[in-house]
Amino acid sequence: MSVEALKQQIADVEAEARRLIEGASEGSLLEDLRVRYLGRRGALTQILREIGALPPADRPALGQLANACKARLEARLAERGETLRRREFAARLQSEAADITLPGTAPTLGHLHPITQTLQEIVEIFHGLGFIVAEGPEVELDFYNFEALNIPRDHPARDMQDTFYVSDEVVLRTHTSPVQIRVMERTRPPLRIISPGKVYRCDADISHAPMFHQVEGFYVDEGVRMSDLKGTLETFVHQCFGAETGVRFRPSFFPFTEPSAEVDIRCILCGGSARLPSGEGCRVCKQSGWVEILGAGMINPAVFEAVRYDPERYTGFAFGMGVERIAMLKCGIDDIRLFFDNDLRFLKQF
Ligand code: 2NM
Repeated sequence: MSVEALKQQIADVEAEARRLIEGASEGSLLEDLRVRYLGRRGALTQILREIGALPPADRPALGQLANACKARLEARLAERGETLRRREFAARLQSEAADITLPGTAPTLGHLHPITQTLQEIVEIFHGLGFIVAEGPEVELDFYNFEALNIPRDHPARDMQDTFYVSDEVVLRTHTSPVQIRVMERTRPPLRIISPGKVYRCDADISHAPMFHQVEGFYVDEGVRMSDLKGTLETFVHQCFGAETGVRFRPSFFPFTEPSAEVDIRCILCGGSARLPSGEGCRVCKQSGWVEILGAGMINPAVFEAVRYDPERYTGFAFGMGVERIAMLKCGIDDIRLFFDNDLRFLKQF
């Protein structure tokens, strides 16, 4: 081929390559073009090979021309590639951008179960009165759950209908008093102890669950009297239900206390009037104006004998309450099972 023809071919190839490079819309197309023009079998490489076949005198000028063209095309390819990369990056930034003006999703905060809240509140009140928390096993020996509490073998509280027996000598505790026996057994008075926890009874209806929570407490020292019991529990009621809440002590019976009492408060729902604003009778207090909230009494000397305290020297009071019952009154609900269904529509209200 003639020198002039080759010159023209170089110019044509360069013009065509430039046009295609500027028109390429993707990085991968640029690579195709690089192969097509500058690759081992590319158009320009072909031309360089033909230059090698020219008379030696013509080679340097044309060689320079072709190499300069190659350099320009390489520069164009690199430049175009950079432009496309920047354009693609800008498009990605645009499409993946987060709209920070959109309102966020607020994290939903949980809260303690109403039973846990009530239990903690009860414990806090007694803590403020000088009581220390003690805990113990839920699977308990018959001795601690019954025998030491002066509940003999033939006592109705031991009935199969009430107690979950694990074996002859082992039960699921039916109250938290066994914790208190264990504390007394290893500690000398004076003692003020509160024992919260789960207890188990074979019973289930709208006011009984097979597992529920209790807080029991006791105070033992020289000279503890019934008036100490009354003052302590009155203070508890006023802190738990409000300073204006009416309280009454009614005689009762428990094997582990003598004398024993049950404590009632003025009905939270009807305010003691036994009637609701609608005129219907109050169902919470069964139209009596009072609701029972706990049992209590002076610790029976037989209990002191069991823990080897001298009943001539020491006296004490003790009390026990069901947390669910207190929570039902505070929350104004009439079915204990609501606490255990774990329906968030219920639980969220507290
Ligand atoms: C109650 C009622 C009356 C009670 C007795 C004792 C102990 F262990 F000290 F003897 N703890 N709790 C007691 C007394 C519990 O629950 C209704």
